[in-house]
Order: sequence, then C-alpha cells, then structure tokens
Amino acid sequence: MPSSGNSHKVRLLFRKLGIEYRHVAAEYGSGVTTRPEFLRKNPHGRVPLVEWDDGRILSESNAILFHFGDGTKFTPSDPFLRSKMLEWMFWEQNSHEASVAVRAAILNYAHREAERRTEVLDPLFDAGQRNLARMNAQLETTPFLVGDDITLADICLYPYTATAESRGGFDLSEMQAVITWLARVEADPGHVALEWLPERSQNGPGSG
Ligand SMILES: N[C@@H](CCC(=O)N[C@@H](CS)C(=O)NCC(=O)O)C(=O)O
Repeated sequence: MPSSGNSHKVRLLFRKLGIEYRHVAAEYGSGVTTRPEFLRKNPHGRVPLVEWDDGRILSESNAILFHFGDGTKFTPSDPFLRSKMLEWMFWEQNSHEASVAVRAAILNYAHREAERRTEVLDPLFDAGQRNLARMNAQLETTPFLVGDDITLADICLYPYTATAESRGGFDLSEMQAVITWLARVEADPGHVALEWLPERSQNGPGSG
C-alpha cells in the first residue's frame, strides 16, 4: 500500500538489502484487500503481504522484517540485544502504531472521516505524545533504539514517526533526540521515502 507506513517498513528493508520483488499496489479504494482471492491469502485483509513463487505467504510487517532481516546487519548477534530489538517491535504494534498511526489514518483517509471527533482524536494525541516521548528518552541515551547500530527496530519505528507531525498532527518540537534519530535513519544507505515505489511495480487488479 503506497500510503502505508507498515508497507513502507518492508520497502525500506528490501531496498537496503537489495531484495528484488514485484510490488503490487493495494491502496485504499482499490478494493484489493477485500477481494476473495486476497482474503484467501490473508483472512485479516491487510497489507503488507509477501508471496513467494512457491506459494508461501507471510503477512504482518514486523514478521516480514524479522524474516528477511534476521542474520543481516540489522539484527544484533547478542541474544539480549536481539530481544531488546523485538521488545521495541512488539511495542510498536501494541502502543506506537495503535496511537500515532491510527490518528494519522483517521485524519488522512476519507473512509475514516466519521472518526474525526475530539473524543476519538484527543486520547490518541495524548497516547501518541507519550509514546513518542518514550522513544525520545531512549534516543537521548543511544544513537539508535537498541544501541550504537541501526536495527530492525529503527526501520520498524521510522515510518509512522517520520510522518507523526505531517499526517498525525503530533508535536515533536520538544523531542530533539527523535528529530536527530530520524535524520540518522535517513542517512543509512538505501533509505527511501514513503512515496518511493520500486521499478517493478504494478497497480493491483482493478485499481486503475
Ligand atoms: N499489524 C499489521 C497491520 C497492517 C495494516 O493495518 N494494514 C493496513 C494498511 S496500514 C491495511 O492493509 N488496510 C487495508 C484494509 O483495512 O482494507 C502489520 O503490521 O502488517
């Protein structure tokens, strides 16, 4: 999904690792994720989803990151640091994405317009600010989330943090460590912006 931070995570890692793939767009409005043939691949009806030529299928952005990133420079070899990386990735899904990404989705996707109400948006703002502050506190002590080197945790938390202000209406002005970290992640080789799509890219069926 070109507009999705969860999909951006996968585009980022694949680009960094030089993994070749055919990209199939499944933007909201294309109907791709609600088609029976897609629901057979992922009954949850969500992207990103990776399909191998032999028919294997893997969904959940962070499972995809771990599958392709395990054993590369993006996973620490130390078992404890590896688990700390996973701690951030589980937290991302449970807390960060559930506030920062959800508020951005409500504000940006037309089909979520009915949710643009104070009683929905304000608690998401408060939770999101707290979660961004938690990242800031960590990044005041280490350059990347798990220490001195970039890991899957940074790739995982980059997309929705990078668009937290522009799409989610959050305020990073007091979070200098997060701002510096965003630039540090962007400087890592192979970085691509949310809008970037690979050359071998096609629209999903029926998406125009
Ligand atoms: N936990 C999942 C969340 C995936 C997800 O929510 N995907 C959204 C886009 S960000 C989606 O596919 N929406 C399509 C739909 O709801 O029809 C992951 O990390 O991959």
